[in-house]
Amino acid sequence: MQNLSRRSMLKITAGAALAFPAILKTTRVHAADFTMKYASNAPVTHPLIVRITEATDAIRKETGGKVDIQVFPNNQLGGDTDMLSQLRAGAIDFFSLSPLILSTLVSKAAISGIGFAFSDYDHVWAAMDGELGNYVRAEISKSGLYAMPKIFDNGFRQISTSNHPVKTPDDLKGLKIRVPASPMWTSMFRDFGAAPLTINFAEVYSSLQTKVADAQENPLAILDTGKLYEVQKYIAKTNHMWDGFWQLANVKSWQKLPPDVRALIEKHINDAAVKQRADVAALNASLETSLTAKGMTFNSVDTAAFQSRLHASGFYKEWHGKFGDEPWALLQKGAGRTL
Ligand code: X2X
Repeated sequence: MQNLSRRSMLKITAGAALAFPAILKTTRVHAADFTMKYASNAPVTHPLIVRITEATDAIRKETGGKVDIQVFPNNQLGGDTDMLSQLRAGAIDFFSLSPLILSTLVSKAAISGIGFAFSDYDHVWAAMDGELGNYVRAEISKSGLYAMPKIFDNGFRQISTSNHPVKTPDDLKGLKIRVPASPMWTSMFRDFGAAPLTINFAEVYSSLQTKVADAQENPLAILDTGKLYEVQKYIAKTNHMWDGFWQLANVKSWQKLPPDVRALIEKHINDAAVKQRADVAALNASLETSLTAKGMTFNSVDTAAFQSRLHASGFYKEWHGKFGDEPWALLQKGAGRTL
């Protein structure tokens, strides 16, 4: 199939070149040896897509066009749950995904998303580039997926609402809040007394617009690039969990690449991770001002009051039991806060 289309492309190009010799200079005569798909839920302007696009451009250039990874941002290929199935089937070769959503397949992957675990980014990166990240990547590899060494940043998550500000844990009572598809998210917001609704990011804007949900929670960079400020009014700076994006590959797609190509891709994606982390940190620090200018109202919260609700509900005990002692100890070692 690939050879056939390559042959016919050569024929067409040759024919066109006879009629329009100038085309030869601008048309790529050879098809790529490896044409692959990278998919993501992230909006086009999000640093994840900006940096991955740079990386895939560099990979194309350095391989003389032989490795052509096409980027499909913004849920173009479906919602996260669907894209994860496509990744497993090999219809998508590369996919960026939150560890918590990945936990629907790799149960231990959610451990990095335990509420109020990481105190700051220094702890996040030391743990995720170190023992905790290595543990999760080993778990991921058992499920037919390969995770690149460096996880990308999504950010510390904040709660936004359209109906009333969230100043104390009691303000979450009965709140119709959208959460991504992951048991840990649902568990956490149920324990806060909210009424969580599982909705893929692809439908978040419309569900807030039509008031299926009154609230959602995301890092500011997603709220901004996904234009959620158009359908939300208040932001509570809860920093209730850190979230990232594993860069996943279908193992068969990955293994059919020659080792030098794999090394090149990994190098560019890791370089992109370092830049993307800095981009997101800068955005999350500066966005309060620009989102306020767009009409959002921010408030701070007493983080300890929110965390103590999770202690009281048994959230930590329940998830410690689900994950087991070994990963829990790794999380506790890396977190920066006592769980
Ligand atoms: O779905 C979300 O809220 C998002 C964009 O943050 C994730 O990918 C988990």
